[in-house]
Amino acid sequence: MPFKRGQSLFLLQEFLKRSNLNFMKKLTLVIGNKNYSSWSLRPWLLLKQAGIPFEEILIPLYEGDYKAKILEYSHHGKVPILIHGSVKVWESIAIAEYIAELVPDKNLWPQNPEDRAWARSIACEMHSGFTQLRTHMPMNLRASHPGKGRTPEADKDITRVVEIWDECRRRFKAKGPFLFGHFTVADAMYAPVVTRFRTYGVELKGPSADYAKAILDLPSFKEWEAAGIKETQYIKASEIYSVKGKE
Ligand SMILES: N[C@@H](CCC(=O)N[C@@H](CS)C(=O)NCC(=O)O)C(=O)O
Repeated sequence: MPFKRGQSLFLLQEFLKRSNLNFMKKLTLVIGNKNYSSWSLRPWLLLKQAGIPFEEILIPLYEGDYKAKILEYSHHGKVPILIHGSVKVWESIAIAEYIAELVPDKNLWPQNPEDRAWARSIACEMHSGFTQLRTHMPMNLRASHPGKGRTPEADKDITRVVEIWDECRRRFKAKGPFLFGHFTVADAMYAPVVTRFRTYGVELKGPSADYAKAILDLPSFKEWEAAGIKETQYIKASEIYSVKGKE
């Protein structure tokens, strides 16, 4: 049956929206220090894992006129910020949603609606929660502080994270090494926690240990880590267990 004019136009628009022509617009991700900025790591890793080319602008945080530099890109005043043509997206979870919509064929959310709902729930749980873990165990790729930060409240967060990872791995083990088998937004959201567990010596066993290793072994993660370790900036607020110069 031939398409009517309006219908064809709609189909063409849908095709353009979904097709690689989207990539003709430049994608830029504004991030903070790779050693410390856990929120920046999340969308950076997702873009890399999705194979989407992007330009990176790194603003060293908490020094000089860093705030003014961030404000040039977004009035929100925090990194990460994704810029795609005239579109600006801030808040890591919103950026992840945007990236997932850019490349629907990559299934950055699980395809099955039930699994997708679960993946979104745990990704949001990370985005809005685990405050004690984040407060007492700031991301710091260069550092090693085994045993530090283990307040009773941080331990509750750790127990919940491990419960999530174990449950995911139990259900999706056959499909691959990540939370839902293949790499999804949920993995990007939890990747900084994997590094925190290493920095603060949180012992993992069985499925959650395997999962942490899968994240740390990712070439894209290693690329971020190598750059982070080389950085020389020192952010006092993230160095709560260090004595500067004595590490
Ligand atoms: N809820 C935000 C958190 C963003 C955030 O706190 N970013 C930190 C760096 S990890 C930042 O920009 N800090 C600089 C500042 O607050 O001035 C997100 O998910 O993107």
